[in-house]
Amino acid sequence: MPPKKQQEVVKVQWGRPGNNLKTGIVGMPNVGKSTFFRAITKSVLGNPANYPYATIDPEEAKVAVPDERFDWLCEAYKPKSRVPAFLTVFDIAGLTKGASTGVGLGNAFLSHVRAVDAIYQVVRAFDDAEIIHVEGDVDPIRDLSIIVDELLIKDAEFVEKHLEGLRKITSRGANTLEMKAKKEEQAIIEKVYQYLTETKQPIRKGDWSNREVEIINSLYLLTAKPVIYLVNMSERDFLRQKNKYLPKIKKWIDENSPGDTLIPMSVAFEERLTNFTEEEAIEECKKLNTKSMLPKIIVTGYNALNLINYFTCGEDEVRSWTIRKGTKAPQAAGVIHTDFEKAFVVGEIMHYQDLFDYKTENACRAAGKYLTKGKEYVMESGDIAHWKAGKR
Ligand SMILES: Nc1nc2c(ncn2[C@@H]2O[C@H](COP(=O)(O)OP(=O)(O)OP(=O)(O)O)[C@@H](O)[C@H]2O)c(=O)[nH]1
Ligand SMILES: [Mg+2]
Repeated sequence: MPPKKQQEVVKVQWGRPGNNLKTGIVGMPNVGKSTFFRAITKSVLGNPANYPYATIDPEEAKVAVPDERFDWLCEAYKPKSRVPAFLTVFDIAGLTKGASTGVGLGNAFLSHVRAVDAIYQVVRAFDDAEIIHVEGDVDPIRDLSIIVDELLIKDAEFVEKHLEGLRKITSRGANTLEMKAKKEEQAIIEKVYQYLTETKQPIRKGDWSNREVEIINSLYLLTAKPVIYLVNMSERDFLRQKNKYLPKIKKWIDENSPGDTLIPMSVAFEERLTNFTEEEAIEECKKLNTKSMLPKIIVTGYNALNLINYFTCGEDEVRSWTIRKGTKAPQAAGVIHTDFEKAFVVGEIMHYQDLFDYKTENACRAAGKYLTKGKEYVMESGDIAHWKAGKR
């Protein structure tokens, strides 16, 4: 007998559904968050086709996502307008010890974190007596622990409240289908509560089934959000790639947040680069034998959110559209216009790599690489799409 075909189980993704996801800059006060935010919004590097960064308000900006494929497509089509993919970044006020109980900006801070989908956590690893540290001295490990503890306390509190509400409902005892579903939810949330309070690890680090991830997603927990650690060191340390705190920070992440990305950087250096023109900045980096970390930081944030992009290309415009991994063709078309989704007929799709290899659309077509795809087609990063929609 042939072996049973194993059905591929698609893992439920963490977080909110949707394409309009955001990253927030989180950390203790005075660690360089706002300076980093200003640098990332002003940077001339990794800014495809010189598309201006769009500051939405003083705390929120859309930054272009560097992508060599997009640059190549712009060269190939020479369009009148070029629109890269964007990542929305929020600058959040500093978190202090006790925020979960309302100290400092406390609850306002935590609600800002709740509103973002991924976290850039700025960790201070520079010594500068002039810049006061709220806790008195520079100690990145203590800072890392304070932040994760505050987020965990807040999550546990929130889950506990939610549980109380659920228990009230389920204790009424009626044996309906709806009640059965509520009881299942309750059992999962009891497990979540136990995990948060006993292991004291971020919820995303647990081993959860698809159903459990669905329930956890509906709670919008703070420790469910992916974290990218930005270790902010002095320019001198950054250039020599050496910092006395760095090994300990690495060890802490391996133990408390395994698998999460750490990016060593220098906010002071990035800020200094923003005073130059693009050519001067490139020259400065060459002279110092280094490069800006901002492009890597943006791309890592984009990937952490499970975002991918596809392109629409023509003489008028080359544009990169952001979707979540696993998005099907009609929903991908819907990012451009909801009508494209509702009246979706087919998509004509080729992949960037094929266009790159075969050079022209016609050559791609002749090679059978430019194909009509239907409603069930799952988009791939780098697809180039031409949508066909009916009349509505
Ligand atoms: N030496 C040094 N100073 C820095 C660096 N980054 C920021 N600063 C200084 O630290 C002070 C605070 O910087 P901000 O960027 O405002 O800090 P923040 O994290 O946004 O602070 P809050 O919003 O109050 O939580 C400013 O005086 C900056 O010039 C750095 O990398 N090195
Ligand atoms: Mg700030």
